[in-house]
Amino acid sequence: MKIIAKSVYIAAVLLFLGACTPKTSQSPTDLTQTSFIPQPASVTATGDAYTVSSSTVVYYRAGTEGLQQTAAYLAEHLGEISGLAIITESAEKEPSRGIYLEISGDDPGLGNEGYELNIDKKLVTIKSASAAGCFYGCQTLLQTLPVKAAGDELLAVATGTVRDFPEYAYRGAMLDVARHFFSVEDVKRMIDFLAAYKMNVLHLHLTDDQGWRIEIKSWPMLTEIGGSTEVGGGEGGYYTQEQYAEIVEYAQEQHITIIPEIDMPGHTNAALASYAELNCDGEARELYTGIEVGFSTLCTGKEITYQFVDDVVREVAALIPGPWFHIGGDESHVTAHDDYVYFVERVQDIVVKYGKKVIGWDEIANATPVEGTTVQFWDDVENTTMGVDKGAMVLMSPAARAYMDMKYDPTTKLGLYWAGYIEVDHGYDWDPATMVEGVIKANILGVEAALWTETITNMDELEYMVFPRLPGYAEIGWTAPDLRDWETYSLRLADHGKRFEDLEIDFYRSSLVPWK
Ligand code: IFG
Repeated sequence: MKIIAKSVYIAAVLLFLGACTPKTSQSPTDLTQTSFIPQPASVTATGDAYTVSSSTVVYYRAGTEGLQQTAAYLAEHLGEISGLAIITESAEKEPSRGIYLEISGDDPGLGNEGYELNIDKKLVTIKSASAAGCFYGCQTLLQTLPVKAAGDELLAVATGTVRDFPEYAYRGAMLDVARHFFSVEDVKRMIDFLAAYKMNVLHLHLTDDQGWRIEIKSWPMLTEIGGSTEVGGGEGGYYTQEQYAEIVEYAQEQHITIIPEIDMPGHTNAALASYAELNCDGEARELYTGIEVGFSTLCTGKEITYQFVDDVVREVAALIPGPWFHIGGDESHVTAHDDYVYFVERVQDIVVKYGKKVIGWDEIANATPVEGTTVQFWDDVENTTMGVDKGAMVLMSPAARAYMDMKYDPTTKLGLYWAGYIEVDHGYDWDPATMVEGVIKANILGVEAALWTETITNMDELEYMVFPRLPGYAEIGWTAPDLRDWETYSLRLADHGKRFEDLEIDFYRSSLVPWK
């Protein structure tokens, strides 16, 4: 073969080999450079790379409850990123290669929700005392990868070890589906957002003046009438008990507890419009589509009110495996103080009778809380410290920091501003353990960011108010305060902007974040 032909032949072969060997992006080799949110307790790098390929198998220790589901979740997400078909298999012991999930209680330093993620060249292991902890290890592993890999790029993960555990047991968000109704699909998308950032509670504000959103079979008019509209006069809507159970199951698969809130005795116009007998004067109220608060109350002196509450709590409690039932209790401005206290003390006994623990807005501290009660601090420090003095736990939701319906700044078209403006740094730069004089970490169950929806009508608007603030609340709930500061967090958050784009999240591009 002539020299020229031979060199052309060799060039052609090299070109062919180059074309079919997937190009690898610059393999990441320093795990500590990953922009994790929440920031893990400790990350060490060993300078090499593990590659996810079509031969990667996600193994899970045989015979462990719930781990197969977590393995399937990881395999599905790795498949979505890579376009590869990643399979799961049970394993009697740690394999020599692949990804391996194991529940083992032999690392007490991690607590129940902590995990250790170990990434070597051939083997990735995620170990925890619980399936939830393994799930959180999967979220950390997924954050070492893009949401979507470009083309035929190999998925290379930097090697090293992450040892991690949460600061608070309750890391939640609240979605008000009463002012504006959000579909089952919308709620599921919100659940996906929470899971990606290791949050583990979604509190659904199901009832208010403008809407009753959960089917109660023994009081059908609550949804037929009370669920028929919303703020602004739209068509409203409601969840059948079957749909609600579907939401609960979907959340549970991602280790998220759904907490139902039936707000009472105030914020009850939708119920008062549905049943005349619930009103003290026996007159049904008109449906309400405005955004005023504090003008409604159940009739705390009538026995039928407590039959109503008993039926509602019984039916809703039967739909939730989680331990908490939220009784609301906020802004009962037209309920006399003693009547309010009497009402709360009867209602909390009903909740306990149906096997649940009480959560309520901080006003419920004016009653004598039953064992296991949690007071949700939103605006009144005195109520909250009174709750602590009476033996209650505290859920931190300071409106001035954690109300996601607050405008970012005066130019934000959506949202309210009665609690002040909450730019991304202001929503991040606070410590629940030093937020309220007289409330220390030992009193705090956890943190919850709330999205009230008087001005939020759909998923795009929800996403604009929730992102980019939500990851910050997740980090406040998960990461120790001495590992958190706005400067370094803002750089990590900037890296998540690409993730928000790939997830088609319509987020607010705060000028305080150096987006890439
Ligand atoms: N406060 C009311 C909410 C809602 C909110 C809007 C609580 C506990 C103002 N109660 O926050 O119903 O209207 O920011």
